[in-house]
Amino acid sequence: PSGWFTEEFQNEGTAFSLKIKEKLHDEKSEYQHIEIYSTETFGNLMVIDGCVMLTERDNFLYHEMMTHPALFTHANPEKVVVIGGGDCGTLKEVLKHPGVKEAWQVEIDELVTRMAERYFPDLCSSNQDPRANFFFGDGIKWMSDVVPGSIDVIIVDSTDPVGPAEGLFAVDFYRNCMLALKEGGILVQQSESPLLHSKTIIKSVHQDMKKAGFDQVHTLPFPQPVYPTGWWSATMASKQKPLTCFREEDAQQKPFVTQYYNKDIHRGALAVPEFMKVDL
Ligand code: AG3
Repeated sequence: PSGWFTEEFQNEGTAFSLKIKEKLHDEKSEYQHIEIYSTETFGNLMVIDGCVMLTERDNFLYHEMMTHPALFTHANPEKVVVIGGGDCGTLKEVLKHPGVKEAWQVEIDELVTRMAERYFPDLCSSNQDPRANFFFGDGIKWMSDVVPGSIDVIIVDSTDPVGPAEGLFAVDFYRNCMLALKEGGILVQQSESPLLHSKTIIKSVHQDMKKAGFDQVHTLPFPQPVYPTGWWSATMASKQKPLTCFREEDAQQKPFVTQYYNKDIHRGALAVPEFMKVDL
């Protein structure tokens, strides 16, 4: 159908639209409703339960900012686990780090990955990497069964905190992440829009992470045009390691290509806007 895809932002009086060329796929999995469109200007678009998940044109902003700040803050990340992230975009960024020896993607809905392989092949271009491992199942359960003290970085790349992702925004899950992390480990979670959610979701993410024993918690805002307000965030947490220091020299000399992330972007993203100092 020629027309527009629109995501209305609940109770915000705003919406985001993309002009559609055609609908490529529409399928209900056991967990959610997945739609794929080709758009006039943003490449292919994935929508889950009516919410924009990613487009080919701008997903690099989100995937790079979910990955590289945490991996350059950790001293030597070797084992990295992505919870969710079924489109494989975060996994691809993780695998760019030559020091990573083992990476896992733990996604509840295998159909998301099958759709990504078909309609977002670029995001899946590292899936054959021998370091990449895939598990399709419940990330909450997976985290409660994992060997304690075995992971360096956990990246929670989820949908909004409703439906299947709700339990990923919870103190019990963070406690299991804490147990799963090695000394010096870092947890990072996609934490919604600074403009919409500083007083609600982001604030409770901070409180719950602290309750779970993460003393250091820091939210990094970044632009993301296709999500509500066009501005999004990643929240990092660690036991003791300060999150405002990172391996700046390594980030400067990173042996791989990014489109957005660099050491100055990282430094800038650590700055806390005035209203967030008040809200958090
Ligand atoms: N993770 C989804 C972020 C939530 C978007 N929310 C919305 N459109 N209301 C993105 C998955 C990319 N790996």
